[in-house]
Amino acid sequence: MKKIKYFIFTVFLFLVGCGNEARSTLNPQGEVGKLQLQLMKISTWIMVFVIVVVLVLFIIILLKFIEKKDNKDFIPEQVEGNRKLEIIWTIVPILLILILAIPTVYYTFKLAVTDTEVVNKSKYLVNVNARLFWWEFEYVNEEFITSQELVIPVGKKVYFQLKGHDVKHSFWIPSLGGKQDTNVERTNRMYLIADKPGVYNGYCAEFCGASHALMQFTVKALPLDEYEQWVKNMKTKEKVSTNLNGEEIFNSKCSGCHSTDPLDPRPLKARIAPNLGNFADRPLVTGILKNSNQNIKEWLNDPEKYKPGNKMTNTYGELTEEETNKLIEYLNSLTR
Ligand code: HEC
Ligand SMILES: [Cu+2]
Repeated sequence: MKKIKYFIFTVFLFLVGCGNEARSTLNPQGEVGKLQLQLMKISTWIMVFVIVVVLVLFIIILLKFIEKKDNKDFIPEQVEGNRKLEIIWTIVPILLILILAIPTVYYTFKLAVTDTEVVNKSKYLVNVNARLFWWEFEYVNEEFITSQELVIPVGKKVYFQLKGHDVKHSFWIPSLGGKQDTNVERTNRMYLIADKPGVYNGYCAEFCGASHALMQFTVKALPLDEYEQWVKNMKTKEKVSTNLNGEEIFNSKCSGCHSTDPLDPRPLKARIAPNLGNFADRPLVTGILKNSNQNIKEWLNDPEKYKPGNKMTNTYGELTEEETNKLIEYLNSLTR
């Protein structure tokens, strides 16, 4: 009895995590996620139906035909085949599969983005570039870049062109919809809509290496006017660094990989590290740590500790305490 209590308690603990608006497929915040939840519900109810029917039959048969003292030597009539039963248990599963297949195929085609013309003409178009273990978002029409943070307008269809640049990853924002692979050899397309302003969590959903589970990003859905202001700031606002010393250290040790210009003119291949153009505005460092001086310091001192196998470890030599502090100050000035 005690064991059962523990079991129920544990299951309950796991379920407490379900339904979080920021990261749950069970509490979708946009059209795509809502349609996908419908499909999950249909398949779950069909499975529950099958489980219940099978369990009930199992229990009835168990109770009725179990060996007892008075029927120990009884041998039941031996029948071979029963046409009626066989027809029933052939047709019922076919019906169930049809009930599941029709909406699945319908939604699969409805949600698929096959017309590249529509994508190319769309106002909100983001190229998603996935790398071990971080994300780059290229705003195609606006020609600027963010990393680790995706900002989208509320209520608009935002199209994505997805690509991986080392191994396969998968782009997933549970509460908005997905997931879709980011392949190396071809571009996948999809769209998402956020119904209301909010901050959502994004994940890599394809095992890609040691820090796969840490390959996370933030999604910020803004009301249209705020989004437009943000776009304008990203494109035009000049970076005013008051920390020339820090900038110098950055330029000698870090800028070979990192750009601090959202309009980074380098080609994709050369952009081997997150763009830090609006680093100070982002809620997280490297997608997982709260953006605070302490965490930036920890990250710079030992990236390996936070993301094993990441591509920054051991690439910039030791930093002195003073250099680190100057760099933190400089990074904090990168706001739009
Ligand atoms: C060899 C290229 C390289 C060099 C040199 C390099 N970095 Fe990085 N940096 C990366 C990569 C790659 C990541 C992404 C790590 C991940 O998330 O897997 C990163 C992540 C970061 C992040 C987190 C970015 C974000 O968007 O949250 C910061 C901050 C950062 N680096 C600062 C620095 C500073 C400061 C220096 C110089 C002292 C530096 N980096 C040197 C490649 C580099
Ligand atoms: Cu990945």
